[in-house]
Amino acid sequence: MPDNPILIPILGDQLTRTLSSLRGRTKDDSVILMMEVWDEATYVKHHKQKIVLIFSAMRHFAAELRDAGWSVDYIKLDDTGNSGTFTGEVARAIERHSPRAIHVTEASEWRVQQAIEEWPDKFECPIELLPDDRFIATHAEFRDWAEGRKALTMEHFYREMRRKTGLLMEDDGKPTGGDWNYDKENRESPGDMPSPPSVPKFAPDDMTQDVIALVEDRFSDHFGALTPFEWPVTSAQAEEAADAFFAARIENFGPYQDAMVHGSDDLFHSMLSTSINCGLLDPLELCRRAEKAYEDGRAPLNSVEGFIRQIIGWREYVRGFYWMHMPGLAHDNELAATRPLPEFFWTGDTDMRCLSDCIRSTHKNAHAHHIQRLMVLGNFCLLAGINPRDVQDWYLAVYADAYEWVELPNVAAMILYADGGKLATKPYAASGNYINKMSDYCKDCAYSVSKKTGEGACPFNPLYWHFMDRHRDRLKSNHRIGRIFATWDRMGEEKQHDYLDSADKFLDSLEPASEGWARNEN
Ligand code: FAD
Ligand code: DLZ
Ligand code: SF4
Repeated sequence: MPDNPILIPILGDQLTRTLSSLRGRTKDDSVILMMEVWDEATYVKHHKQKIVLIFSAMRHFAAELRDAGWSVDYIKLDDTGNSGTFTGEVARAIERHSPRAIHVTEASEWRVQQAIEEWPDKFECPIELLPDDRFIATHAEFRDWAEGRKALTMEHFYREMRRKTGLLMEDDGKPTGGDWNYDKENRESPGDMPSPPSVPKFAPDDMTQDVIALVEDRFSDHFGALTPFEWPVTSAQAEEAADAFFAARIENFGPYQDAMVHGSDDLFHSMLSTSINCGLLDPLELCRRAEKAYEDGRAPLNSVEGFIRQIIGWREYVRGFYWMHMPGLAHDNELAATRPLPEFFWTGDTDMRCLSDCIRSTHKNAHAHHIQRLMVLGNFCLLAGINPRDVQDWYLAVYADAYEWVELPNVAAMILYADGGKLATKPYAASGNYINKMSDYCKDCAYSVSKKTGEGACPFNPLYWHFMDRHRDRLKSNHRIGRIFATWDRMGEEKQHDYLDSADKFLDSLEPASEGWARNEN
């Protein structure tokens, strides 16, 4: 290892060879520090596959860096003396290496960034904090865009990102095809859906097997199936997964984006979020590949624009929104929701087939696709008034792609309206009808989606009206939802009573989750 090097801590979601802290550094004057730490692995009880994914991807990345000639100081979870925290490990590394400076790329999450910002007071060593330029919009660009706006509409931000990147833009500054957004062509139900090609699976190598054994030993009380573990853990594998998406699935990505099919959490989705978020894939590069698929006539514009919008629109937007609204966002609870998360979120043990299916795929794969997360699981939490902290902890724990910067805006603001409508202009509330239209769940459900109230009625139906009724004062002036109350008023008292009574009975029957599933109690 070099004397008095530059110490470069690389976090578990910074596994990118062109990371800002690595650029411009030479291999003979730097030491890279990577740390498996107990605090990060347990501040929520992450799904077992999420821990395997991150530790295995970290170990493979360290091996690649070493092969390329870098000095890597890699701390394994069970190494003697491991302090269990990033700050503790940086302190120990300073003792070992006497670095002349520390260069670190900013953390993606507020909690970790707070810890890093304390380093200059804790350590004698000069610290250089570098921006994470794997994102397209800088923090300042997002703030400038947001400043003075009444509503932070994603669509407007997305257009800025299209202009900035030039993706799907013509020379005259107009969007390719004439429209910015082709979502109206992207709402096919699964009825006529072609059979989706399979997603590549990656058998664990020896390095991953070691991590699987570690997780089995140390995290046996965490949620989720440990095996089969098949996620990409290297950039080469992630590229192979991306190749498969651009070869066979992007064509139908758009039309079937909102469709839900029992037993499937992939369909025509890319399944690339786990790789993008930990740094194995470059999001902008993926968008350029999507654009090329359109230019080459291999995918239609509605699919390609839809995919690009998810990445340079939603993904960038939620990141900007997160940094703008932290730390308050984590505690917002505009709808004063207090009900604990039901136990069945951990077991999948419910007669509601849509929920049990989404929870089971979450348990099996540490993944569910966007509409399952939004319109089944999220819609349920919104309508049932589950308290935002429980819901946040659940989503953060169970998905292999979950980091707070992307999970929290989606949960607190998009599904729960806990931010009071800064992100979404209205709550995404829906009755069983929506799920029935977009899925094949209802036909084999113990409940009847067409039954509105009483024994055997789909619980989403009364819950929908219970939600509207209890939040009427807040929602009646919302131009996108206010009209619904005219329908409610026309129903008459008896019908309204049936709805409210059915919902109350259902809510009373929910068994709260046992303590200690999501947040670590230690
Ligand atoms: P695709 O459908 O193929 O989409 C392509 C890419 O677009 C994704 O890989 C992702 O990078 C990006 N993307 C799509 N939608 C969003 C979005 N709403 N916000 C940010 N990026 C988006 N995504 C995460 O990466 N981590 C999370 O913790 C996460 N939590 C979510 C929680 C809720 C309540 C909801 C409604 C959505 C959440 N999402 C999250 C967004 C989305 O569900 C996942 O990105 C997607 O399911 C990942 O699968 P995929 O790669 O096949 O996505
Ligand atoms: C999610 C996670 C887990 C489970 N474990 C680690 C770890 O031991 N070491 C590490 O560097 N990163 C881990 N991560 C990801 C971090 O939580 C994530 O990189 C930072 O919080 C980003 O701010
Ligand atoms: Fe879900 Fe209701 Fe359909 Fe059953 S009937 S699958 S609970 S939407």
